[in-house]
Amino acid sequence: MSKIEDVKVLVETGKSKKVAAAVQEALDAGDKAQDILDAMVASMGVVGDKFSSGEIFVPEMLIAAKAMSKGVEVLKPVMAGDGANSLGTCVMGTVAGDLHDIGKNLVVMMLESAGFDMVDLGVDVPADKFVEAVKENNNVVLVACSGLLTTTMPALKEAVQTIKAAYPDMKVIVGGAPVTPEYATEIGADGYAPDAGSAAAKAKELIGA
Ligand code: B1M
Repeated sequence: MSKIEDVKVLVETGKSKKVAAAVQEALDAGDKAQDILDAMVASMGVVGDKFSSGEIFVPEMLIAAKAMSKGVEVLKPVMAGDGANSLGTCVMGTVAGDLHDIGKNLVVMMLESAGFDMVDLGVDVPADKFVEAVKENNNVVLVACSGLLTTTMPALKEAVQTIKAAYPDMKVIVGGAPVTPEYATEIGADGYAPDAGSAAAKAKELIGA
């Protein structure tokens, strides 16, 4: 089995104590960080499908998520840029009612490596917390909101509209599995990206960098 295959299986089966070493072995064997990351994201897709079909339950999803996070920790220094030229501050969080943070953490990592100073508000972030964070931090040029559940898409809308009501010129980017470009436009966001890599490109475009 290739090293990447090992990583996939370990994430799918939630072997969090072994994932970091397997990711390191894959890197040492010459696998690209992006390919390892893609494999882990695919594993979470498998985990989601198993959850949908009733094969596994919430605890197994949680354990797999923990395993993936351990793997991402190893990739972080490899994928992060030097952040030498600051593009300004970006406030990011997963919206109210939503506890999913792996995708959000990947977007934070990619925006940081693109040159943004990141303020990560975590998960389950009420709309007014985004506004407070814009007020409390210097040189905020972008707010990024993540939502993973169809049931929290209204919270995404509330977040965008609350931010825009307080700061009409603030650029807001949204994303997450159920979000579409059409929905992003409908709720008044300035940008949408389907994944962490394109979020970094879109974020730079939005602020004219
Ligand atoms: Co949940 N969960 N979960 N879950 N979970 C999903 C999302 C689900 C699709 C699983 C399924 O049914 N197949 C489903 C949602 C269905 C729907 O709404 N349509 C679901 C459900 C139903 C639930 C619960 C309601 C289950 C329950 O309790 N009965 C519950 C809700 C809890 C809550 O949030 N209030 C729940 C709980 C959990 C855990 C806590 C157990 C755990 C999360 C742990 C954690 O995040 N720390 C969990 C997990 C792990 C998943 C799956 C399996 C994996 C999510 C993940 O990390 N994916 C997921 C199934 C799946 O995704 N296929 C599922 C990998 C990650 C890299 O991808 O987050 O999509 P993703 O991020 C991508 C893009 O979306 C994008 O970039 C990222 C990477 O490139 N992106 C952005 C994300 N944010 C962005 C922002 C941007 C731009 C791009 O700009 C700002």
